[in-house]
Amino acid sequence: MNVTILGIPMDLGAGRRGVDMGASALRNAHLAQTLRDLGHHVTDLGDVPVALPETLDKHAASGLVFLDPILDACRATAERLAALPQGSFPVTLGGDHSVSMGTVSGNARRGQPAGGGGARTGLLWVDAHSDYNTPQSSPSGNIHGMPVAHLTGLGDPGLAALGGGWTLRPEDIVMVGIRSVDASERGLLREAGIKAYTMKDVDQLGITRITEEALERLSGVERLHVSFDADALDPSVCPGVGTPVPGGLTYREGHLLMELLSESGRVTSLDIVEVNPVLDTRNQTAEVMVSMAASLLGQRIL
Ligand code: HAR
Ligand code: MN
Ligand code: MN
Ligand code: MN
Repeated sequence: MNVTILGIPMDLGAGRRGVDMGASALRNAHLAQTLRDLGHHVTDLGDVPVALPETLDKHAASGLVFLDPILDACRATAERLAALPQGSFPVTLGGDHSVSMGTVSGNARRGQPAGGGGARTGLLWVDAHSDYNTPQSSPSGNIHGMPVAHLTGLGDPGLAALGGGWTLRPEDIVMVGIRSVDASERGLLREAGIKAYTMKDVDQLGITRITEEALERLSGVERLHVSFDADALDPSVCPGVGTPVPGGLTYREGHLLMELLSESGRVTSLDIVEVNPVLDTRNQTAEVMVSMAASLLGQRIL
């Protein structure tokens, strides 16, 4: 496969500093070489430009924290991804999870005529958090808690327009690993009818059944994007994250999910986000996330 790596070194959407270094940490953990060893042709496009928080006014113009520079970075990300050749498999490196407003939009728009919307895209959101806040419902104001809501067209009009007319259908979203949902966010998720497998579901049903159900539910989509937040995995596996939540996916549950998705042959793009080297132990979190990407891209035990 032609794998294209693109970094978005941004921590403007998070409450804590440091995930801007995540893309660098993943490269240091040998992401490109690991994927080459699996037989892929790998090109690293480098990073999308992102403004430095030190040079910015936190609440310039609107009430949302760092709205304008996040919008700029997501737009640049979407444009880069939309312009890639049709068959390429983008691996986008955060950055905080607000980058996914740009990655999912850009991947949906690839190969579509300008102003022609986007391909029907399924989103598998692997995360401790549902990230379905709107600016109104958010308890923190941090945009990394809001990307999925904006992809479905809710919230700030600028962020919701990143798809250039395309929006994600709520029925094309499946979440896995969820264990932290804000009270006001819960109502929005219900209203939208989004399918979320919580950690209780993981414990009760197991990853195999969940993956089968998710793929069945998403059988009608043309493209399938996996957005993998490192905090979906248990903090003992991935300590280098800004918002750790106990009781996460085990190392094997994460790998099994990636292995089964890989076998399905359905996945067309991947995000790796929320890796925070400042809070990590010897780059363990980046190394684990590189191994997850390898499983998704064909690495097998035997
Ligand atoms: N729900 C909380 C908020 O909106 C925290 C969510 C953000 N944390 C993440 N996203 N890492 O997955 O502020
Ligand atoms: Mn997230
Ligand atoms: Mn999260
Ligand atoms: Mn478990």
